[in-house]
Amino acid sequence: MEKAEYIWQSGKFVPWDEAQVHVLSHGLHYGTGVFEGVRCYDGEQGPAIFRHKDHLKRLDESAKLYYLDLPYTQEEIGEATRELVRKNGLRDCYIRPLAFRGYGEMGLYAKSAPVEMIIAAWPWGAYLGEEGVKHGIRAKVSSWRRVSSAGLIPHAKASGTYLNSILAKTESANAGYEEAILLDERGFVCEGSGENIFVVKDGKVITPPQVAAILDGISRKSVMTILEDFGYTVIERDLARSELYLADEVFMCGTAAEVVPVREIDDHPLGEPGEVTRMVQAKFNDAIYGRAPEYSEWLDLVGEPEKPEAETETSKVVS
Ligand code: PPE
Repeated sequence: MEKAEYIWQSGKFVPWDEAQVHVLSHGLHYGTGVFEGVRCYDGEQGPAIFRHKDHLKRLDESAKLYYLDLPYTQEEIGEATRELVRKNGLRDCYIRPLAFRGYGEMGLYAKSAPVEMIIAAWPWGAYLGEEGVKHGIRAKVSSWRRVSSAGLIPHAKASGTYLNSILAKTESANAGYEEAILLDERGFVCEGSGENIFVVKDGKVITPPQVAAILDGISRKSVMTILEDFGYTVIERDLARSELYLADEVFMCGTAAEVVPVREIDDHPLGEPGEVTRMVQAKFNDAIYGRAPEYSEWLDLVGEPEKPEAETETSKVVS
């Protein structure tokens, strides 16, 4: 990954390499953390964080669901994030706020272990590859099912939950695919390992409902708004695996991935990205880069970097 200069850690801007935690941090042992994936884009009005408020709210809600008392308010985290981006001289970057149970007590009911928080920001390019954005990715239906709400909380963006995504992603990558598609325990389609999914069929757009075992994605909501504003009907309902194979178009969306067409699922070719996917991709890009006035309320302007970009050390590679 590419480094930046500072990481915000518990209220301080710490040099990147010095942002460390104790090896007995609770979150490291049990996955007791909640996080966000956010992006900042160098748009028409300067660097702006996309749907920042929605991400801060989801972080707060994820924390509540796992009994983590966030030591900072959404406003404080928001302000620290904007300052971090400016201080690092970044204009286009990925932002990762993480709150986790820290060091102090072991065991499963470690109420006295403090909740710690960091925010990092660094440049992160096309999550599923440049080729994928242009021509579509190949995805594999995973043999691992998406965690259900019977045992975990799919709607919370919690560190521990990602073991499920990692199993699916690893299986698909080892089989030569770019992404995994997870079904729920009934066999209905849920989402990718790090993206929500949409199917286009006969002019209608279908996506699993908000109450499915999915992460209620912020890109998903943006895509639904864009589609509806264009006059498409978006149907939220259970989606059968066979509907993936028979789709006119399939695309995925997420903060890291943005909008990515799917050109093949298992051994079923879907072809080059279709008209609806292209429209959504283009409009989403306009929105994130501040070229769509109708979505300008989605942007949180960061302000100009505190130092010229040339002076950052972002080209260093961390091994
Ligand atoms: N489902 C999952 C399981 C998921 O992890 C993400 C985001 C989404 C859907 C889309 O949500 P949203 O970003 O709010 O539109 N995945 C994040 C993690 C990527 C990572 O590898 O880490 C992301 O895109 O930031």
